[in-house]
Amino acid sequence: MSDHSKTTGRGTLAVHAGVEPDPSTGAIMTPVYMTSTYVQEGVGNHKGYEYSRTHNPTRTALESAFAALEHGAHGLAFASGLAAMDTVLKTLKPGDEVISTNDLYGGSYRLFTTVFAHYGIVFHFVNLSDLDALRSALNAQTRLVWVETPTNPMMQITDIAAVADAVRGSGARVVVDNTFASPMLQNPLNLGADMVMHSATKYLGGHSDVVMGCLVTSDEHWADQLRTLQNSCGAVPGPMDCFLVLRGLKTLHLRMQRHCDNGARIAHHLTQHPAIAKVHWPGFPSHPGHEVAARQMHGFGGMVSFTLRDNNLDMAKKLVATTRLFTLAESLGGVESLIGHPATMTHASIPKEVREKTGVTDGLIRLSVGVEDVEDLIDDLNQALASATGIHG
Ligand code: P1T
Repeated sequence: MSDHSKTTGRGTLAVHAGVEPDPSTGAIMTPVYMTSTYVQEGVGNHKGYEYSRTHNPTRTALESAFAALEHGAHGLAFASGLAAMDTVLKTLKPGDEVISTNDLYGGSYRLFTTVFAHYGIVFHFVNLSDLDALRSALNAQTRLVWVETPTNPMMQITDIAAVADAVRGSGARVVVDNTFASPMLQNPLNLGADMVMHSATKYLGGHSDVVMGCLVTSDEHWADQLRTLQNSCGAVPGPMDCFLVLRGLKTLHLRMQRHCDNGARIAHHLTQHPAIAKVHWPGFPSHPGHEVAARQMHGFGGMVSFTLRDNNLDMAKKLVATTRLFTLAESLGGVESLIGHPATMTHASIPKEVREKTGVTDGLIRLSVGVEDVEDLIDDLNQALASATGIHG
C-alpha cells in the first residue's frame, strides 16, 4: 500500500485513499472480490485471506481508506453504523458507565437504553457543550464519552478538544460519531479523540444505496479487540457494498463542498421566512456552538433543521408531505435532498418528554440538503411552506 499519511490535501486523500492498482491485473479500481473463501496451498499456507467474514480484499481497501481519511492507524468496516457502535459497546463490561451527548440519533439512543442498559452498562445523557455537566457525570466507572457533533437533529456543537482534555487521565476514552460532518469537515482524532465512528450509509457512501458503518482508531490494543469482535460477531459488509463506498469516497470532497454551499444558502433563506421560529445551523454567528464549529470544522455541512413558528404536528406533517424535490425519507447525506420529521421518524424511539427537552418537538423539521441547484431547492421549500402554513416567504 502507498503511504498516504503525508498527503495533506483532503481532496487528494478522498480520491486516492486505500486504493492501489490490483496486483494481479493492474485494474485501477479495486475489484469486487465476490468470494466467501480462499484456496490454501496447504493448511495455514495462504495469501493472507482465509474466509471473508475475517478479511476480504475489497473490504481491506475500504478499511485502509477509512483510516487514511480520519488520520488513524486502523479502520474497520461494519454492516451498519449501529453495528459499528454495537461493537464498541461490546468492549465494555457490566458496571461500566458511558456519558453520551443528550441530543443524538434516535437509533443510537435506543441501542444504549434498550440493549446495552440490560447488560448492566450505565448511560448518562448530558449536554456535552457544557463541560461542567461532563465533569460532574465523569467518575471512576466512566469508560466512554460518546460525542455526536454536530448532533442529530438539533445541530448542537461539542468542543472535541476540550472534551478530550477534560477526560484525559480519567480512564475513559472519547468516541466521536462524525457522521454529520464527514472526514472532509472534521477529523476528531487530530483533536484528541480516541476513536471516530461513522454511519457510512450517509456522506461516505453518498448515494443512498448502501447501509454501512465504520470505526477508526490509532489505539493498537483497542483496534485488536474490535477486530476480534468484528470477526467473532460477524456484522461485516459484503464486497459489493465496500466497492460502492470506495467509489463514493472519490467524490466526497466535491460533494461536501456543494452540500456546505447549498446548506448555507438554505439556512439563510429560511431565517427570513415568517412561518419559521428558529433555524438550527452552526454557521450562524448567533448559534451557541458557532465559534467552536468554526474552529474545529472546515465547513458547516449540509444538515439544517428548523422549528415552525406554529409548533404543531399536523402542519409539520403537511409540510413534509408537500415538498416535491425534497423527498420525505429517513437517512441523510446522499446527493438528493431529503426532508424528515424527527419526532415521528428518526427520533420516534426517544420518549417525548426526553426528546422535547433538547428541542425535538412536533414542529421540528430536518433537511438533508443535497447537491441539486439551490434555487430549485429554495423554490420547493417556499411552495411547501406556503401550502402547509398559508404563510408566504
Ligand atoms: O443507519 P446506520 O448506518 O446504522 O447508522 C446509524 C446512525 C448513527 N449515527 C448517526 C449520527 C446517524 O445519523 C445514524 C443513522 N441516522 C439516520 C438513519 C437518520 O435518518 O438520522
